[in-house]
Amino acid sequence: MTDLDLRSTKRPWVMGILNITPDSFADGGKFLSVENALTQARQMIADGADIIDIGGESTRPGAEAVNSDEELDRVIPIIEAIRNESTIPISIDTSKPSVMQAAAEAGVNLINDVNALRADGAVELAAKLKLPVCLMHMKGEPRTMQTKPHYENVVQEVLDFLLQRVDVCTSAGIDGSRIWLDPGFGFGKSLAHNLQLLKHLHRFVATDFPVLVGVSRKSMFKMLLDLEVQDRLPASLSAEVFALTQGAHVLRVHDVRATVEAVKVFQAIQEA
Ligand code: 8Y4
Repeated sequence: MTDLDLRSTKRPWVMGILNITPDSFADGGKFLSVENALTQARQMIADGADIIDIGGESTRPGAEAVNSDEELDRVIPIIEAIRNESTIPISIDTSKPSVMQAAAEAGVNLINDVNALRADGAVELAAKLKLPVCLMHMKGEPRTMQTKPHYENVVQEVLDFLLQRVDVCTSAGIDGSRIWLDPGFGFGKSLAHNLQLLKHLHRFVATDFPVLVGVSRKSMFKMLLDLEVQDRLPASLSAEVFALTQGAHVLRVHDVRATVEAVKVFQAIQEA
């Protein structure tokens, strides 16, 4: 299996976000959505993605929860289709143990949980599956998290939360070498909170766990620059390259090709 222990990796990784279009009717729509996802996945692989993140639940601010049958129907056929033709590492973006289990059986390599395995049974299941996990910080829940988030010290509070989750995970038998951390940009954070977390990202890197950064096209760039989502690539790349200088290990992005180019330039400078 691919080695996802990034603590001594030679270069940062690019995680490509696979957009899943929900299939609405039983009229062949499912086939089309799998074909569409496969086309996107092939392009991301060609563009140099190191791992593909697949999620069937909208975690956008204000989003409603999706039931697990719906989520399984969306993601499992896509994981199977990619696995059928590629060994690229795949992460499953889910908070639900039932989805983690089925995704593991379909061959995923990482659990990417924006809820940091806080669902009933999630920590125990991840330990049993022996899959690496990305633990992300979120304050509140997606439906309400962006209404006036407050912290005394955002960097310390996010770091403390993540290290508490690390304790819970390692106590349940998840090996420390299988844990990644993520401050959770945009998940219960104001613009000022997101900027503080980026500025002090080295504090997360100093834990010695691989650090994943997900800022691609996020609304912090709407707040900062008043840009629409399709115009946020240069801003995203600026924040991402800053994160690399702080020691970030993985960038979760929509624009794989441009990000891979930025990472290569960064890496060439590092190695000069
Ligand atoms: C435009 C672009 C509008 C992006 C909204 C969004 C993260 C994550 C998400 C993250 C990890 C998103 C699943 C939110 N963000 N997983 N997932 N870290 N580990 N919103 O930052 O991309 S979904």
